Amino acid sequence: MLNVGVIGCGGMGKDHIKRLTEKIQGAQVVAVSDVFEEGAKEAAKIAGGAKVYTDGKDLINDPDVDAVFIVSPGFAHTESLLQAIEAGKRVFCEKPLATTADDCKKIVEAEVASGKHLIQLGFMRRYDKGYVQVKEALKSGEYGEPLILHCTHRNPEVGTNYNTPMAVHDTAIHEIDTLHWLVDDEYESAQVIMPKVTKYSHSELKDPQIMLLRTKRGICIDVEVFVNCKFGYDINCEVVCEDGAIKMAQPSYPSIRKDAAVSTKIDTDCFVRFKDAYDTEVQNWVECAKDGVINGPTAWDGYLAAVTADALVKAQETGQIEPIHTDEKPEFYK
Ligand code: INS
Repeated sequence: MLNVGVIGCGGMGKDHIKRLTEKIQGAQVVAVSDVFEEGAKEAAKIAGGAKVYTDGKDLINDPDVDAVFIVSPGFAHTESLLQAIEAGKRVFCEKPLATTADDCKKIVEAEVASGKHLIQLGFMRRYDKGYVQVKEALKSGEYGEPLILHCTHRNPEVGTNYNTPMAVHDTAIHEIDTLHWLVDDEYESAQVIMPKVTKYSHSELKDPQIMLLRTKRGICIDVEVFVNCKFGYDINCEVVCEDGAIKMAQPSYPSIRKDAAVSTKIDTDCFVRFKDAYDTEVQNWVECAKDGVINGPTAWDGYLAAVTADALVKAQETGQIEPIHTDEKPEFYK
């Protein structure tokens, strides 16, 4: 049994505690921590009784905690990650790894120096059945080399504090991680095109946006990010290859005939659309703990995502093609 300590007991933290307690095999939540003690106490109840801390460091250093689950706000990740590396404990960290590329680099360096693979990052889309099927089709070699990716990332709506850079940091960040993994390549440059703004947006948010990425092998990717599309949570991905085009399957819902129309449901939020992916990523992390390996997204992937996101945000401002410069991938992550 893997004894897990969860740092961060907000909505997402509670959701993961519920998952670890009710669904995941081979793990239990033995401690929780939150700067707001009340929130931590509530979360401890979901776990059926767990130790309550208000300082993440105390939870990390608790000898009863085998592994740490970080679901605190992004700005607090660096400190907890560095403490967990120092304590030599395995970590599952929700995205982002850290809020700046410099902090991501510090975390990568600390993990490399520790000599142990400890950190898995919560980019759950890599565990989504639809993306996995596309990856397997690409790997089979039957369709030749991928050339172009057409993607959409649509949300029905977002909160009023959501602004233009968040279209990268909060939303496209998923495509940034998933797509280079899908085609097994790295990004070279980024550009953002701003279409006419929807009447449902406001002065601080340009919506929709078309984000363009080019990989080192020359694959061109377009991602439509449209966070006030109104009609649903609509994630699409099509890979155009030399010998065929592969379109990701949608979650299966019945097709219904009514009022002289045929319709199929579209999900309305990411927690429903990627529910199975969340379960699978956490189960996989628990299982890999036995062998001391990480086979999901790593701290290095978190660093790559941060650097790519910075280039896209710069491209939003300049309207130019911005180069993406990353360090050489350390041997440790190969
Ligand atoms: C959320 C989440 C969703 C994404 C939203 C974002 O935080 O990451 O998956 O679709 O745009 O605001």
